[in-house]
Amino acid sequence: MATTLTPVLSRTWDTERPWTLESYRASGGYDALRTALATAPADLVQMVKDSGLRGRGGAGFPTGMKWGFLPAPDGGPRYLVVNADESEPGTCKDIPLMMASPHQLLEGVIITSYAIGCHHAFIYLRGEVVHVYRRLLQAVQEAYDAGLLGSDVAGSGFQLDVTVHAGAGAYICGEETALLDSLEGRRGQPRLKPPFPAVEGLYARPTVVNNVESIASVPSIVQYGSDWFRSMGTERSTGYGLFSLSGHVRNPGQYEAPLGITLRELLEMAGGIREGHELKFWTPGGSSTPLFTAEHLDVPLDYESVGAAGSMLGTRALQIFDDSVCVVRAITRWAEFYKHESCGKCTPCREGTYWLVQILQRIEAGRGTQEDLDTLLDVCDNILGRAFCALGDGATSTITSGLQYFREEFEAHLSGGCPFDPAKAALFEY
Ligand code: L3W
Repeated sequence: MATTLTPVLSRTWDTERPWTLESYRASGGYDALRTALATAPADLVQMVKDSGLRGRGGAGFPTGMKWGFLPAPDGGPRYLVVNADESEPGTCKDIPLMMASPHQLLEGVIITSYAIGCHHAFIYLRGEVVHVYRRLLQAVQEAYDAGLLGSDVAGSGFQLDVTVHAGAGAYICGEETALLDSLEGRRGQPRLKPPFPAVEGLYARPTVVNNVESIASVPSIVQYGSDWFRSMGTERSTGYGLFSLSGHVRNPGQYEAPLGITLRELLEMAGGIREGHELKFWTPGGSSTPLFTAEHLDVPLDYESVGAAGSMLGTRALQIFDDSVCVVRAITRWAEFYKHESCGKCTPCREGTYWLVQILQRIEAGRGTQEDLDTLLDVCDNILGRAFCALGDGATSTITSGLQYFREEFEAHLSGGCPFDPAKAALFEY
């Protein structure tokens, strides 16, 4: 299951049926809720601010600050929406967390709702993961039956209902405002920001949208305190997180560790690159983040250091590629994903991702030209910062960084196809 240096989020994953309420309670689950319900909501918001917790969904925005953006209560409803639409290629942390420890998420949902004055919380889940949907429904029912949800949460008088909503499987619905549109029953497309959801979100009411891992981190912060949380990680990237290692690594999986750990250290835990091969390139935070190479093995995986080295920490989805992989082929597959998932709302992303795929497929098939390499960068330049949401920007990341680090490999494709595996490259006739 998970290997841990900071056994918090994944502390129960290897125990017997950790998803049941009984098992979660046996390991101290819902103790933090009792503490929280005896604390003033404003103090809980301050505690999360003091912890330095930053959003674990990719952007790293300070969680407590986001809660603090909610306007003063006006008697109308306000909502918490958990973004459980995990879809970024390589990102596989929220789904295992919800499968193994749904009550940790629910405890976080209840504490957060109490802290922000919300009486109806939603968990928006990627629709394809029916097994996770069933598990969440089961956990929510257990919580209602145990009096942890409903009209009198744990005998405190606080009222909270939780709805688990399964989407229809569109990457764009992980973008918070597209998610809200989808939750309201419309086609998921991003909304113009501002207004940010904190001010005008679900049903045009103040709404906090947080990632699964962010919310699941809240109970431990309440239980052990913000200083404890800050004692892990780095000064500005505090705490721990789930690092998902996939690809050419001996033991792929989720590794829970303090922010600031390096890939070199994670690889030691994961048994290293597969026998007889060397690391060639990797993504520090999923396919929306610029590529890293072997020269970045010692970059601390915190928001600041990864940013300073030219990429983004993103979702800590470390996709590892060894020297057997054609970088052009990998980048082309990612580009095809973004083209397919582009919602079509804005021209730079809709048209740009189409042209990126056309050009990349041509290069991969050995029919590209020198000019195509410049056109690729030009198309990226016309998407980056000009698209309506982060999907378009994400589509360009691996292409621009791939050309930066592996231009010769792109050039080698220009005459005769893929130098890595010519037999397979010949199959690509577009
Ligand atoms: C109120 C303000 N709220 C910002 C809030 C905003 C949002 C959060 C971060 O992109 C990234 C993206 C992907 N008043 C506010 C405010 N907020 N200013 O803060 O906002 P933002 O715009 O920086 O980011 P975002 O649009 O949430 C997320 C990257 O994550 N990513 C992809 C992740 C994919 C998944 C998945 O599949 N589950 O998470 C990977 O790197 O590229 O850059 O809540 O409202 N003044």
